Amino acid sequence: MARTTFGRGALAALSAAALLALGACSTTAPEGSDAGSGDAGSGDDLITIGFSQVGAESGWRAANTKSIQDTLTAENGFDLKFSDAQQKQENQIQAIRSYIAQGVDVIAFSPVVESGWDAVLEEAKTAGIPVILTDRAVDSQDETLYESFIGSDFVLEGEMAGQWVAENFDGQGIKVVELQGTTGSAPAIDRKEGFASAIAGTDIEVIDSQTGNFTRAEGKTVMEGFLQAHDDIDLVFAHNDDMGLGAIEAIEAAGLTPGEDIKIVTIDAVKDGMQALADGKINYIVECNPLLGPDLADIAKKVIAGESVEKRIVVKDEAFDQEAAVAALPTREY
Ligand code: GZL
Repeated sequence: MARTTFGRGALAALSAAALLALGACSTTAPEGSDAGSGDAGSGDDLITIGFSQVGAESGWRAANTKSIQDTLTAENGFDLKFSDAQQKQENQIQAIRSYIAQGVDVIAFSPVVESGWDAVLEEAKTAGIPVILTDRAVDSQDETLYESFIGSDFVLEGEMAGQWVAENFDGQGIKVVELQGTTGSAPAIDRKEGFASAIAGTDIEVIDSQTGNFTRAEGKTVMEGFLQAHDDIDLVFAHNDDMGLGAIEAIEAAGLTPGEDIKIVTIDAVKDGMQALADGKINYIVECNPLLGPDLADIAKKVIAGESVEKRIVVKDEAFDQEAAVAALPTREY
């Protein structure tokens, strides 16, 4: 099912319809399937799914966790085992090994960083447990190690942010500082790449770039350092809203006006970021839709039923200026 052509509303409706259809014929494990046969002690007709979440580092992550926990419920045919890795890869590897030992029916996770997964994914494959990636990618060369990867196009998100900056500020010789996401993570690598490609050939210069690990506190600390090191910052490109909100605190503490003295462009479009955009403290936000629960449930049921699934499902994103944020806020789901 090509998801790149659907808007979020249509996608949600489609996924809900798909879930209802699947739910109607999957409340009892299909004849001969091994759904619910995991030794994980779940009900005998539920799909036992082990999910390893990155952590709870940002508003985006909270919305993503809520979408997964609200969708992978017993009434939707799942027995969800959920773990929070506190942004540590070793915790995710330990959780995945625990799910293998429990004999779950399917494993899903959002890899905190791209590298270092082949060994544990080989163990899941040897155990005959299918794996689904959500949100972030792995750099494994062996695509048989996972059934599907559901997530946004982070390079495109970086390009959309960079294109707005280029369209509005090329020719003014502006200086940009970049708050990068978690070092080694797919969104940090790809958003940086996309932004750089979009401003290539302009007179826009990135004068400093450092990770704020996707958190508000670290974004504030890094921005404080940027303000001490540079007196000519015109714009902040933050890889997520939370680091942008931390930058706002640092800019205001320095006696400057965010959104005016120093422009701010971020990615995610969670409620706190959209409110700052509506208030004029952020100037532009590229969305990264966290509501991946319905897609994950849909793909998991198809995998357990032995149906073929798309290897890559790209979640469609949009972008917001101040006017669009004011209009969207009253009905925003996250
Ligand atoms: C993107 C996701 C990123 C968000 C951050 O899909 O992995 O991680 O942009 C979150 O807010 O912490």
